[in-house]
Amino acid sequence: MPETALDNTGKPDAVELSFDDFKGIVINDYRVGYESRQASLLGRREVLTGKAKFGIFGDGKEVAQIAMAKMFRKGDWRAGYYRDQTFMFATGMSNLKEFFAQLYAHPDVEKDPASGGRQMNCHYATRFINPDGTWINQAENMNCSSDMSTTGGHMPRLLGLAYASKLYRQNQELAGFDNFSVNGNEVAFGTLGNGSTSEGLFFETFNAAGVLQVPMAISIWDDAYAISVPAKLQTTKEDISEVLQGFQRMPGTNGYEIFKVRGWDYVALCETYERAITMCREQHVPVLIHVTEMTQPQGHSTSGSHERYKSKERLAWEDEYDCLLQMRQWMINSAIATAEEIDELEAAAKKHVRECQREAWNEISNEIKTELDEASKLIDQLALYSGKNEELSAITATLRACIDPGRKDIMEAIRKALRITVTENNAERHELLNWYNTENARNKDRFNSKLFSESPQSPLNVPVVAPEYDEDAKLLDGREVLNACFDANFERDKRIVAFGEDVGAIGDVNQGFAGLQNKYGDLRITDTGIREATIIGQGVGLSIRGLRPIAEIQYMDYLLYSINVLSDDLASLSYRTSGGQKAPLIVRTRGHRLEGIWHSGSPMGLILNSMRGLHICVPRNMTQAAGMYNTLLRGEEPALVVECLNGYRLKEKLPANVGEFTVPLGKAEVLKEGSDITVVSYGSTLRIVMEAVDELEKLGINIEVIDPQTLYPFDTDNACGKSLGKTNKLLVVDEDLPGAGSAYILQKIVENQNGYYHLDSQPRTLTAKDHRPPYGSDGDYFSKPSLDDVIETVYGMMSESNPTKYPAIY
Ligand SMILES: Cc1ncc(C[n+]2csc(CCOP(=O)(O)OP(=O)(O)O)c2C)c(N)n1
Ligand SMILES: [Mg+2]
Repeated sequence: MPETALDNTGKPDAVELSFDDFKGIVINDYRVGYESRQASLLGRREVLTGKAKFGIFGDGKEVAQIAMAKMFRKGDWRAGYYRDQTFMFATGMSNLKEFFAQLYAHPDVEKDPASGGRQMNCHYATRFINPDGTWINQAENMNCSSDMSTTGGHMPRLLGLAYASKLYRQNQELAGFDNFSVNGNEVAFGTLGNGSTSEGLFFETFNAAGVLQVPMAISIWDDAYAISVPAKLQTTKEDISEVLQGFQRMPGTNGYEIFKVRGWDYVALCETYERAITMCREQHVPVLIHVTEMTQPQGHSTSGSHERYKSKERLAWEDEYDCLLQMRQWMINSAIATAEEIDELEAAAKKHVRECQREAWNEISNEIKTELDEASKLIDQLALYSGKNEELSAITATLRACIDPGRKDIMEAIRKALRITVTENNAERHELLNWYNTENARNKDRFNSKLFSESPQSPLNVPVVAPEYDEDAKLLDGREVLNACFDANFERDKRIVAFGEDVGAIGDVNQGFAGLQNKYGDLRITDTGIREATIIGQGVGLSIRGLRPIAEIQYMDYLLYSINVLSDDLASLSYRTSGGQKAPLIVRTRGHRLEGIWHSGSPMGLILNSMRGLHICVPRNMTQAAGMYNTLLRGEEPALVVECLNGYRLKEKLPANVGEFTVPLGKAEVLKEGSDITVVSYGSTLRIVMEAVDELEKLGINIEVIDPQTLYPFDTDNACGKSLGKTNKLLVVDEDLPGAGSAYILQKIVENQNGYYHLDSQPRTLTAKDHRPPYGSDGDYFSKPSLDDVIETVYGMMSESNPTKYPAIY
């Protein structure tokens, strides 16, 4: 256990404590808080003197976090924000050296386990993935899900972390998963600033947890400000716990237990947390602990000073009610320690923090110094034999003179040296180039890796199993094929759960889950409220805790209501923890054309541009969708599957191995071979393209049709590029806006697959119009690509290159 941590285990019951034991505990608590404060003060100085770029700290919040940490147990979870360093130190989930390593952006997960230097300071996470991609034992560890800078953004995930305990406690089939839970006894601790309670995500989460009755403990750190904006402009009645009183449970109702306590009152805080968390853990009732009268001794962050917007009176009050000062005074008044003893403790703490800071700084700066020396020597060496001697010497002189250099400075120097000697060919330049290439690979690993898990558990490693069909294979509605796939998977893997609006009792609005709630129970196939952001958050939290959720967003248009969680949290999780965490959530939705402005959306560009870090699957029919679910459920990375809204009642043959066959991700399929034009399409427009084939044949045009099947990854075998080698013409058809999903596909084929090399005419896209489609068939016809549009666009491209053979239609 790190030396800063509190010792929660084996703590004797309060009544059994001798006064000396009690004193020892209190003094240690104060030490943890005081060290944390020193870290804040020193951290700010490090930013202001230029060693770090930005600082945001937990000063003024120390005492409440010590009280909270006392109730945090192995198996528990935290989803919090940037003020929680004291809690992290007190639980031992982080320590002072890691605190400074992150401040200095040390890109090594040994030094900054939370993010490998990727996140701003005070953004916490524990690593729950082993280097081989497997899970650690979460029940035997204290767990912290990865912080984000977006205030309130973590609330939906908190709901999922808490909901997992409910499933582990109530679903007897999960009894064997003791790496993840012990009878659902784990509490999910959330923290949030008072200002961030104004976010919709907070209210959505708060209501959902009250409905679900999950062990979620939200602490509000209320310092009466959100940067410069005071409480009266943030919160009705300036008091969040007062406003939320309607959520208080009453005899015979569900709801919350709501507590309010002052942030400088050590004794009251300890008592409150003990009551609140015990109740939450034992009864699975959500609790709110509103901690008021907190302060910000150093203001909001290093970006500004709070003297600009706080009154003199407020600043004076904050000085007086500084929680550590109040605790110190209470310790003296209660004869727990003398002023001299505390002075001594404080001096030692200051020294200790300073040492930790120096060590962390030396570790990163020595690494960089070594690299800088190597690079400078190589450039000097090159200068000896180069016609650009003076310029090269100037480069190394500048590099060596850098104050607090970074890897950026080294790389800039080398790249410049290589540029100005581009016409020279000598051993020294080769050596410099080799060094550059080696370091570049290391920097790629430091700064560009782990968007996905890069582990054996990647769905890209799931073996390909072809679908098998009996001779008398049944011809079913597409939805029934999916239903059979889900049924087989629910039977196979007890960890799988599905939830969303209308998913439970009726088995979703298109009946993919029909009958499955009856068969597997409402803990596994579950209705939710209309709350897209927390449906996704619920999935994120569950998947972090070892379950295999399928979170359903009823229509693709409604993804917008959850896009912050999908983009900020889910998509970035692997990257922002340098592969320390994963959330293998499968998001199921349906879309493309149907009816009206909100049920015909195909915002693939939006998805592709906001969800790098998810696999994006766009199956053309329900059999392909089933194969993709089979793949994704056997891998452990997040994905979005967009089913075709107009495809559920089309007939498809039921594979005999409907729960086993897999569709590999990133593998395009040539649906029809042809020689004149390559047409690339997916989802619902693909069917239209296939319908166009015959009429185009009659017009003397033989098209090749390719379905990429997944947009991310995209056609990893270059099937599209290869096809262009044959046809020399490219048309991309989708029903997103112009310049959206189709532009992405065009870039992949023309640029990444070198498609431009084969083209003998302008590559084209056929898309929807710039607006959403009006309601009704005419609205669809005049807004989305139609059969006529596909035929005429292809014909037009042929006409352009051979007007004699293909005279203009109009
Ligand atoms: C979604 C989002 N909106 C705005 C911001 C900018 N921002 C960062 S901190 C902050 C104030 C937060 O205040 P509060 O929730 O009271 O927390 P405190 O910093 O006071 O502890 C704001 C507006 C952000 N990071 N994320
Ligand atoms: Mg605040």
